[in-house]
Amino acid sequence: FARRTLVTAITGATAAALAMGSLSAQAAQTINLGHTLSDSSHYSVGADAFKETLERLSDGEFEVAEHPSGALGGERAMIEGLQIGTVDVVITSTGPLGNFVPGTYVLDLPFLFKDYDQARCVLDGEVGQDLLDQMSEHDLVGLAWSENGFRHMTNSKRPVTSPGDAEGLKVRTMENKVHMEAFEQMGVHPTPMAFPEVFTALQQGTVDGQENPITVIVATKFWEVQDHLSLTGHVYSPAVVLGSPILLDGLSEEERGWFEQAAQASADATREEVSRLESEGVELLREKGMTVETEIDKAPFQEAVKPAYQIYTDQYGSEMLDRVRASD
Ligand code: EAX
Repeated sequence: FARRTLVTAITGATAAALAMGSLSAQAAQTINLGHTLSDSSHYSVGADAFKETLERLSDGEFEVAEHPSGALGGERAMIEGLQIGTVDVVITSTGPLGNFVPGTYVLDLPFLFKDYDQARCVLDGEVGQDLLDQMSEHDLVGLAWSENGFRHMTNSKRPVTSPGDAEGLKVRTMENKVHMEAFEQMGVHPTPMAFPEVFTALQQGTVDGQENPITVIVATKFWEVQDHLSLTGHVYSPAVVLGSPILLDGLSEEERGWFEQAAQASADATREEVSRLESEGVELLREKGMTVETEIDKAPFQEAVKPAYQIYTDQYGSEMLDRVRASD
C-alpha cells in the first residue's frame, strides 16, 4: 500500500513537472545520483565525472544532483529506488546486487580474480556486457562497470595473518550470500549490514571488524574505530553505474547515449582513483596508527573458502565461472 501511495505521489509530481516543462522548455531536468561513500571517495570522483560529462553532452538539458554518503539510503534501498523510479542513477558495489540480478553473484566469489588487470578485462569484455544486459530483465539499466577494489580485512581485536587468527571474529559483511558463505567457511561470524550503519556498529563494538578496499577504509576514516589492517585482498569488489528504467526507457536514443558515455567516463575516473589510492592509502592508514599486515599467505585463506565455490555452482551452475576463468 505504501509503495502504491508513493508511486501515485510521484506520478502526480511528474505530471506537474511536465506541465511546467511545456511552459519553460529550457528548464534542465534534474538527475538524482546516489552512492554510499563520502564526498572524498573514488565514487565521488566518478560521480563528478558523470555530472560533468552528462551536463556537457546534453548542453544543459540534464543537471546532475549528487547525493553521497548514503543520503538516499544504503545500496539495497537505492537499487529498489531505481526500480520504482525514486532515484535516477546509482553507483554501487555488487554487494547487494545479486539479490536483484543473481547472475552477478559469480563476480563476488573470493579469490576469483588475481589482479586488477584481469578483473577489469573481464568486466570490459563479453562477460561484463552479458551481465549488464541481464540487468534489464530485473528492472535496472546496467550502464557501465566501475570499481570498488580488492577488499581487505580490518578489526579491533588482533593482527590477522591466517584464517586461524580470524576465527571467531564478528565481521560485518555486505548483504551478499556468497560473501557470507565464504566468511562462515573461514570460521568468522558474518553479520550482514548496509554500509551507512557500519561505522557506528564498529564504534559501539556490535561487530569486531569489517572488510573493504583501501579506498573505502580511507574515505570512511575507519582508522578511528579499527586498529588492525590485513592486506588479504580476499575478493575483488566491482562497482556498477546503474540507471532507472523508468527514466531511461523514456529517453531518445541520443539522450540514452549521453548517459552511457557519462557512466563510462565515471567508471574510468573511479578506476584511476582506485589505482592511485591503492598504495598511497596504505601509507596514510599506517600514519593514522593502524597496524598493517602486508605479508599474507593467501593459500590457507583460499583453501578455507573453497566450499563456497561448490555451494555457488550447485545453485547457479558453472558456466559463468568457467567463462571468467577462461579469461585468465
Ligand atoms: O560500495 O558496503 C560496502 O562495504 C561497499 O564496499 C561500499 O558500500 C561501497
